[in-house]
Amino acid sequence: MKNTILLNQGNLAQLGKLIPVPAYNRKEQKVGIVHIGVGGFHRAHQAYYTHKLMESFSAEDWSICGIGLREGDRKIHDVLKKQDGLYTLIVKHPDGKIEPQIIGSIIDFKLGVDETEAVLDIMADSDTKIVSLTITEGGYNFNPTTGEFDFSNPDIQHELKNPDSPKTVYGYLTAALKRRRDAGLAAFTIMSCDNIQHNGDVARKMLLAFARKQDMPLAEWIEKEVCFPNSMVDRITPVSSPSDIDYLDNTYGIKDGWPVTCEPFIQWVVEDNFSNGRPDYEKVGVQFVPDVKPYEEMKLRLLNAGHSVLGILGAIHGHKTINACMEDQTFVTYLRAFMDKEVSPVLQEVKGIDLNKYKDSLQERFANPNIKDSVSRICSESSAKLPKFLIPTLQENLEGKGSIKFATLVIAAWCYYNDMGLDKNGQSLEIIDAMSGELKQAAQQTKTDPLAFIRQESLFGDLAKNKQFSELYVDMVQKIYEKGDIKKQMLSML
Ligand code: CS2
Repeated sequence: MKNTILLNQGNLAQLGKLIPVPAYNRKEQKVGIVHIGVGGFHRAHQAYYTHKLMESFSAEDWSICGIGLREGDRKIHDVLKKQDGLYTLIVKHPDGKIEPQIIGSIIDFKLGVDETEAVLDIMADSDTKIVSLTITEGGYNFNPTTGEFDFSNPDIQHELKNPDSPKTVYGYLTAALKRRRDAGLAAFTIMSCDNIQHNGDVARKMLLAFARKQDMPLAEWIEKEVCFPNSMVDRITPVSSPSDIDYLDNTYGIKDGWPVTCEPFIQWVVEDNFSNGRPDYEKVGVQFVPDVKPYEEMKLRLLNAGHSVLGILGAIHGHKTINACMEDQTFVTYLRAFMDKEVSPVLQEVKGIDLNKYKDSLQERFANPNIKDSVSRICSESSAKLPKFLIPTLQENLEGKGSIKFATLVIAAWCYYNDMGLDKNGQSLEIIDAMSGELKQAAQQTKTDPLAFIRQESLFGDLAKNKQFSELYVDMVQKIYEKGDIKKQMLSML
């Protein structure tokens, strides 16, 4: 019978004969970072950087306690608890090389729905210096139309009345910060690692809006004491699949309940703005800068928007993965034309970065055949992504009389995608979007009212009123509905 080894602390020495394991003594590490939202991305990015720093023996005080606030976090909680916080990160190179290693920087995990007090205790502990977040755009609880905090959320209403029984990240942050203030402890930094523009500023604005309603003096203390660095985060991390579990088992005999796979590329640019100290992340390649804006704009508008271009057009064409799109020359040429003709002209210069090389490297990263990033992951929550990643580019080009056709086709295709929910071969598409109901309803009116989809102001602002855009959009959307061949349409534009 094949010998299998369960991934846990007790088996590390044995596992170390198979793949790299933490070289540091995990038992000596103190929790310095409490992280809310332990998804694949956190495990491939911040937890990896923290692990690297520990490997260099310069981070004893910075290990991570993972926190899940939602019932949906129970699975990752249970897996990581069973594995003493350990997991395998499988880096997949474009040439086929696969590098698995065991990451040890998460040393504890707590689930808010089961142990509210324990979560607050660790957040309020004097050793905790940073609370970091990957809670996705939706977790910030703002109204997409106004950009203001959404007080109508029933969980928020509950927390305002019951500060001792928090439910959302805001209830937890204010309750923990109150404990710290009352105990005379320094505030922690709130470090957003979400893929949103000015992530720190957004976290600050939302938390202060909430805190001002809950407890004005506390809000004033937070305003004075808590730093919210903005950051740009980057590493393509596809959804883990059962084949990753099987790979570890079949190749090494390692049983890991939830490994993470990712590309070799990694980047983190952070504003050096911390309330209470920070790890020496620069030792492991993190860039600290005074202003992250040009970096995040470049990344969100080229990488993330580029992903959406491939994902949405690819989905209705019938491509299943981003690398499949990149094996299709029409998609490669289209992507590059979008980046060169529509994005580059409206980007500000980024010090030290050659934009052409950056775009070349994006093409290589997207083409990595081993990552198999599904178009359904990329298209998921497009209603939160496109208004931030793609539409500003379109608007700026309309103002500056630049090209808009490549972005416009994506919006026309997105309408069709939501309406039909099918690819060219009649296979149904997996649509994951908090607004999927509204999107479908608006898209379904297209045949009788061609502007219905783009009249959704929370997504498109007043774009529908712009003649240049709306005429082009209507022409494109009609062709998609008539011919149903997106690739031909893309080709005709190149
Ligand atoms: C993707 C991102 O889902 C998406 O929109 O573009 O998750 C992307 O993979 C990461 O931002 C890469 O850093």
